[in-house]
Amino acid sequence: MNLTDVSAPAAHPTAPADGIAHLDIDPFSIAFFDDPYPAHEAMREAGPVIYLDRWNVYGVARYAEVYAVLNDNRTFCSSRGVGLSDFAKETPWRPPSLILEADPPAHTRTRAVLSKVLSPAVMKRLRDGFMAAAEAKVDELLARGQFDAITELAEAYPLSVFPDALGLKPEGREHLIPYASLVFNAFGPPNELRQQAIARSAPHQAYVTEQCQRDNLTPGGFGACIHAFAETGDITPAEAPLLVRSLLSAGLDTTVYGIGAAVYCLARFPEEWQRLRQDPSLARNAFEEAVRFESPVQTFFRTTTREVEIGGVTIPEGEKVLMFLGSANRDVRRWERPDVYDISRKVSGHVGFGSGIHMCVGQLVARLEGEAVLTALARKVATIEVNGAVKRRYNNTLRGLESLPISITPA
Ligand code: OVV
Repeated sequence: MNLTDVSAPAAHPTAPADGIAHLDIDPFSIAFFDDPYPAHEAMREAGPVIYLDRWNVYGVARYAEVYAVLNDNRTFCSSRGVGLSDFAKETPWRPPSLILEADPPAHTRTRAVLSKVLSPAVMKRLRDGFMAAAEAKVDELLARGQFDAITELAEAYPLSVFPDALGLKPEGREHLIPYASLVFNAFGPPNELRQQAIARSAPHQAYVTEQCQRDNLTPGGFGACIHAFAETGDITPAEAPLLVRSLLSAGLDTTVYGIGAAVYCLARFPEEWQRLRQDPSLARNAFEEAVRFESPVQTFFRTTTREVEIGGVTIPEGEKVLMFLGSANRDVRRWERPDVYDISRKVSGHVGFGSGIHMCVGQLVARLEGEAVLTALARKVATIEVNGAVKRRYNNTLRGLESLPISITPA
């Protein structure tokens, strides 16, 4: 039975005769990206589990159910893909990730390797260089006074530290952001964003595949470190390049969006900016709160491995479930004043990095970069203001800006 009333307003749930609200919201449309918050609230209010008729998927938009799905990987699996496409029914657009698109026990082995490659001990070795690069970047921008905080800070800073930390040669790095943009668009439905990205993907894919080879990774970097685990037998030599590919897919653009989110927050909440200036040791939490507030990674899917009851709703086996991480991170059932950016908030438990066995394996690198940029800004900058037109960048998974014109003055 089709319960959708097509004449209803976009965010209005129809009467749920089967116990589940059918909504005609398209969470991968430009209108949704422009302002997702009313639709997030409508989805949370419609029930613990909803059904999105536009793409024939179940959805969870409340914190409790997003958390529950993330933490039940046996019922809500990743090996059938974490985008809309079901790998049991469709051929993936690229060979599946050995960590993101895998379940235990295969996932456990690859995850252990990347956890070691991106461990606290490795962060300690990187910390001084990452901090110095952020200070140099902020000095350079202060001398300019006006700049685009997306291209000239949120992109430029990660590009100045991450590719070197990974061990990439200098040539071809211009493919990195387009490749990541492609990967995150490809999790979405077969809309214009996804189809266009895949149609233009060949040169970016060729670059990434080549750089994943052991001989193209400089000694001491994350990439060489992954290949070294193929010698100890933790992974096979054939698996190493695909794990390097995971870092090239998820390690750069995500931090671009995270840093962009943090600068955008600080420019919009001047009292929070003043608090950060007074106490730069709040930088790490200010970055974490920006990840909650903007949720640069907005969504991921899971696929049910069995019939399951969640929130009093039964979902059959083999169904896609869309998790709205950004909505969970602003659910009033979980957060006080969720729409306020508060740099001293107790932010632990947010799902901006996910939760459970797949929670971001690179989160320490992301936090180090975020802390470095916000610390340098807090120490060196007096005022930070938006001084031009803010332009949004559209992606099926990532939420962030195309352009954020900023003016800063020295402390
Ligand atoms: C978390 C994430 C995003 C995109 C790609 C991958 C992981 C990967 O493992 O390739």
